[in-house]
Parts: sequence; structure tokens; C-alpha cells
Amino acid sequence: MSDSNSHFPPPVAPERGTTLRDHVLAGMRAAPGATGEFTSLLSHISLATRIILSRVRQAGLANMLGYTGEINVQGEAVQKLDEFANSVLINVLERSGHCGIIGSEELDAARTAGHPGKYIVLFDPLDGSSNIDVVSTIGTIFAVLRRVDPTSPPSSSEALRPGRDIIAAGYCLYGPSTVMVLTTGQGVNIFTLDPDVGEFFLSQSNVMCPPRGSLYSCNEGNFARWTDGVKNWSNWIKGEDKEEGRPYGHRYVGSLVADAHRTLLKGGIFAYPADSKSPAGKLRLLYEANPMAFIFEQAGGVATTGSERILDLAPTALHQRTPLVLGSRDDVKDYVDFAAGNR
Ligand code: AMP
Ligand code: P6P
Repeated sequence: MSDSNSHFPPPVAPERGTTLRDHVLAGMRAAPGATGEFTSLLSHISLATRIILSRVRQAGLANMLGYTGEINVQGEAVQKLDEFANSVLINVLERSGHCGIIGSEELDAARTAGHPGKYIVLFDPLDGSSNIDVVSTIGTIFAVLRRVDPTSPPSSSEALRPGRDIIAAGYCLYGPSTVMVLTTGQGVNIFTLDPDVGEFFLSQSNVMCPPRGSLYSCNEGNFARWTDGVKNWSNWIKGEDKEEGRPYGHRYVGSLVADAHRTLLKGGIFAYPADSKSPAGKLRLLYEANPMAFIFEQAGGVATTGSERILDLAPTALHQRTPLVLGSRDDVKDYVDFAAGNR
């Protein structure tokens, strides 16, 4: 007798474990008085990343590589996938009904929804997009904040909140596998997408950034533009000292999501200092540095400008830039000491 289920795909084995959906629902049950809006917002973000992934995967074949011919507010050529990712996130978030304000690297100004949604979502829709055409890892970075008065008409200035007000942050890496890194303030968890099932499954829970690593990540091509303190750090970290475990290995993808993810898992340090060409730094505070800083601090790591805690910075503009140094506690301390001229 034929097995009546033989034409259905094999059931998802229970040992596959916890899905992102299960995990977030458990968080809701543990949150006193939660209505489910936050949970729904997170599941909408997850949906948006899977839609973006579907196009990233096809990019090389579906004429999605290359530029749109437009220049964004950053003065950067807009990649077709940048634009697609941005529009997916905006449409999905607005449809969720939970999002009053949206801030994006690809928007000139923060966008207010037509309804007083409870949350603010800030994102870089496709970080590292200059790497798309060379098939290097790229990703979506996001931060979620609660509006102070969710009943009031949304105002774009509400996006200008310090990173310490973040209640959830994460990034989705589109690489050899698709990985969602998420924290809602109770530690950092990593979920890996099973493309056959279309679900993210918990693959690492309560991730901790090691207190010290053996890799450093920065664009050494900017060396001549750095301050003397940062130059001294760069020369020190690649100097020979077996006892101190130097030289560190150098790794640099040129996608914040990729360089930060490696640093989160393996430890070490990522640095994009201010320099004579970018005196305020290159990376954006609200939707790159802040979400990453929130994640690293939740994982026992550190995120600083080189002298100030990233999450304490008071933003004055949506696309404000900042120097960003993040990673292992001890490695970042070495950097801060050199940058301050104390070593
Ligand atoms: P809500 O009523 O669903 O908008 O949730 C209210 C607050 O409870 C949120 O702003 C979060 O701080 C917390 N919360 C709700 N759901 C979750 C969840 N799934 N995980 C973590 N925190 C949650
Ligand atoms: P550089 C990518 O364009 C990005 O915004 C970040 O993802 C990355 O860390 C940085 O710029 C790389 O900048 O100047 O080294 O190419």
C-alpha cells in the first residue's frame, strides 16, 4: 500500500529545534502585558529579510546587479538591490501597522507612517552593497525603539534617539548561509535559515563575544589619514610579540555586517576610526553603529567611538556619521589607550 504521505516533503524533524517564531513568541509570553505588536513587528522584519534574500540570490541572473544610475543622500551610487531592499522593508513595515517612524540609509529623511504606530525602526537595508557585484557577504541591519507617545501623530524627529533607548536590534547576513542575529535586550541569539523550509532555526543561543581575540579588522588603506594614536595602535597590533599573541591576523571584508559578525563570534576588534578624509567617521550612527553597539554590549563586548560609548551619543541628524570601534573588551581597551596617546 503506498504511503499516503509519500508526496509530502519530509516533516520538519523536531530536532530541528526552535524557530525564530517560537523564540519571539516565548519572549512575548515572558513580557508582562505584551499585546503581541512587538512580536508581530519582529516577524514582519523577518519576512522582509526573506524577501530581500530571494532577490539577492537571483541578483546575478535577474539583471539586479549594478547601479540604478541614482545617487543617494550619502552621495553614493544606488545599487538596484539597495533600492529593492529599501522598498521591501518600507512596504512590509508600513503594512504591519506597528511602525510609526521609519529611518533608512536610502531615505533622505525619516518617514512617518500614516498611522500612530507604536515603534520606530531604523535600518540599513543592504549594508556592504558595494560588494554585491563581487559576491561578497552583505546584510540588513536594524534597530527598534519604542515611541515615547504612540498616540501622538508621528514626527520624523522622533528617530533621533540615543542608542541606549534601543529595545531590539539585529542584522541578517546574506552569505554562504543566511543568518539572523537578534537581541531584544536579553542576550544575543543567532538563527540560521533553512531555505527548504523557509524558516530561521535557532543555531546559537546567548552568544558571547570573547574577552580577547586574535584578529583585527580595519581598512589599512586609510593608515596615512589616521591620528598618530591610531597609527601607533595599528603598528603595535601587527608587531611581533609571541607572549602577547601578536601580530594579530588581519581580516577585512568591507561589509560592516560581515566584519562585525566575525568579530562577534571570534573576538578581536573592528575599527573604522575618524580620519583626515572623514573627520566624523564614515559609518552611520543610527542604523549601523547603534544597532551593532547594542548587539555587542548584549554579548559582553564593547562599542565606542574610541573615546565615548556609542550608545550614549545624542544624535542630531538621521545620517549622522561616527567613528566605530567594536569587539572584545580587552582588545578595544588596547585601542582606546593608544588612541588617547596613553601608550
Ligand atoms: P507589545 O505590547 O507587544 O508592543 O510589547 C510591549 C513591550 O513588551 C515591547 O515593547 C517589549 O519591550 C516587550 N515585548 C513584547 N513582546 C516581546 C518579545 N516577543 N520579546 C521581547 N520583548 C517583548
Ligand atoms: P571602506 C559599506 O559600504 C560600508 O558602509 C560598511 O558596510 C563597511 O564597513 C564600510 O562601508 C567600508 O568602508 O571605506 O573600507 O570601503
